Amino acid sequence: MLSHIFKSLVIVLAFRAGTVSSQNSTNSLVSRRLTEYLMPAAAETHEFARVPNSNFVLLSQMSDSQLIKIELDPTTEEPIALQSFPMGNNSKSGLHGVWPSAMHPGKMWLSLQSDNKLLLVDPGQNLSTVPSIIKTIDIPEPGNGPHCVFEIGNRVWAGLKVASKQTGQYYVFSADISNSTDQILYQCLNSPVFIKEEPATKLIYVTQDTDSSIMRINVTSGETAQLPIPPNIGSTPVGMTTAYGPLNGVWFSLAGNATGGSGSFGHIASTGELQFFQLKKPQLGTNAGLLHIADASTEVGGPALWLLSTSLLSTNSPDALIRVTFDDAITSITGEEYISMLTQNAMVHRVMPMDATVLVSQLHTFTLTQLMYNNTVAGQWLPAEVTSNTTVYNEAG
Ligand SMILES: *[C@@H]1O[C@H](CO)[C@@H](O)[C@H](O)[C@H]1NC(C)=O
Ligand SMILES: *[C@@H]1O[C@H](CO)[C@@H](O)[C@H](O)[C@H]1NC(C)=O
Ligand SMILES: *[C@@H]1O[C@H](CO)[C@@H](O)[C@H](O)[C@H]1NC(C)=O
Ligand SMILES: *[C@@H]1O[C@H](CO)[C@@H](O)[C@H](O)[C@H]1NC(C)=O
Ligand SMILES: *[C@@H]1O[C@H](CO)[C@@H](O)[C@H](O)[C@H]1NC(C)=O
Ligand SMILES: *[C@@H]1O[C@H](CO)[C@@H](O)[C@H](O)[C@H]1NC(C)=O
Ligand SMILES: *[C@@H]1O[C@H](CO)[C@@H](O)[C@H](O)[C@H]1NC(C)=O
Ligand SMILES: CC(=O)N[C@H]1CO[C@H](CO)[C@@H](O)[C@@H]1O
Repeated sequence: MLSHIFKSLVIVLAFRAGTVSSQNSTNSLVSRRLTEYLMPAAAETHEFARVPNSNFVLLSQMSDSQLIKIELDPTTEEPIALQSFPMGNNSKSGLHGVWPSAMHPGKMWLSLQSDNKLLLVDPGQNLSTVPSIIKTIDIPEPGNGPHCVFEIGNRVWAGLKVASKQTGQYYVFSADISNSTDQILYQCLNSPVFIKEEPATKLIYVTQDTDSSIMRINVTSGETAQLPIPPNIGSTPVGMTTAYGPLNGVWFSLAGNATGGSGSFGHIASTGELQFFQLKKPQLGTNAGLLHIADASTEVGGPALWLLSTSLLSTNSPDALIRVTFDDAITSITGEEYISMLTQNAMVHRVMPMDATVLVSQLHTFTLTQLMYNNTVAGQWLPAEVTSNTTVYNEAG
């Protein structure tokens, strides 16, 4: 029986290894690796984003309201240096959201959750340049506590995470970037996190974590609707991303609760229909608390998503990065690659694909982790294919 297992694996690997070596020099060693980069010590390492067309990543540390500017090697994308800058009036200003502006190329949106402000900053041309504030937007009453910030079209959006001092309610903030009098607050549930646009309908979708529901906003009519997450599928929608091409639509992930996650995530089509998916592989998937999600599609690897399982809500959930692939019609999962984080209970927080590597932030352990493949690319990691193919195990009996 053991020899049968061995034979099946060898056949699969030998065949694929032949394919790889025909396209790569025969002595190239295929590898993948994770590297952890230590950030300044802080209780909460939160959001990060790359400054477009630059070698800088900006990372927020909320507990002391510091903005970390990280310089990347332009060829390898490896972090090579960092410098911190205090943002807001003091260490309690609550720097949280970080998002690139397309309306103001090279500039970045930040949110100061405790100061109740959004900032548009120029991060500066080099590592030591102090970021300069170009625009400040005060969140109007009764709004309170801008958490994540996004730019969609000509508007800046922020989920207001903190209950209003005036009404006790929660709101989503939206403002026209070039018309300071056009500011809107949409009342929502507890608490708004990610805000994304569905490409075909231009409807806006908002994850609301604690109340486990997604809000839909029609910006033209001002109408809002709630799409509750069925509890038998999972809970706590947090991460959300807009995808184009075969994955077209809005994708969101469910982070689970104190007892663990359900390995579930979902898609919203242009028809408004919700479709749910669940990780199947036993390695890590069953308790995965999927906090964040990003498009992992590449020309070589095909349509795919990065999912980030975190121990943030439950230590029953692993800290892991999972790459899922789909069938052509995007109706079922065909492959799952599991990359266990080096430090468990690190409470991984966000995943960001760059050109050739992937960055993951760890909220609890103030580190940034980089996933790097050598002589192959994400989507062609052969062991993932072997572990995803149950035929191999079924044949082994
Ligand atoms: C990646 O592969 C190249 C070519 O095979 C090799 O020169 C390089 O040292 C490898 N880098 C790492 C980090 O393994
Ligand atoms: C800092 O405090 C001053 C005075 O209280 C206030 O006018 C200003 O808006 C604050 N700035 C920020 C970024 O909170
Ligand atoms: C950093 O940028 C400033 C202008 O933004 C420039 O004056 C200075 O020389 C730069 N420093 C380095 C080390 O490149
Ligand atoms: C700015 O927004 C306000 C409020 O929506 C609107 O009344 C006004 O016409 C807008 N101004 C311009 C120049 O579009
Ligand atoms: C949004 O509202 C406008 C105005 O009522 C309506 O014409 C449009 O069809 C709505 N959009 C969607 C996708 O329902
Ligand atoms: C956590 O979520 C699961 C599945 O959605 C549910 O069955 C369970 O009751 C929840 N536990 C708590 C403590 O809310
Ligand atoms: C799974 O592996 C078997 C060989 O063990 C192979 O025949 C089959 O095509 C594989 N299935 C997929 C979906 O790769
Ligand atoms: C089939 C295959 O794995 N090809 C890889 C050969 O190496 C280059 C450079 O590392 C990769 O880009 C290819 O994907």
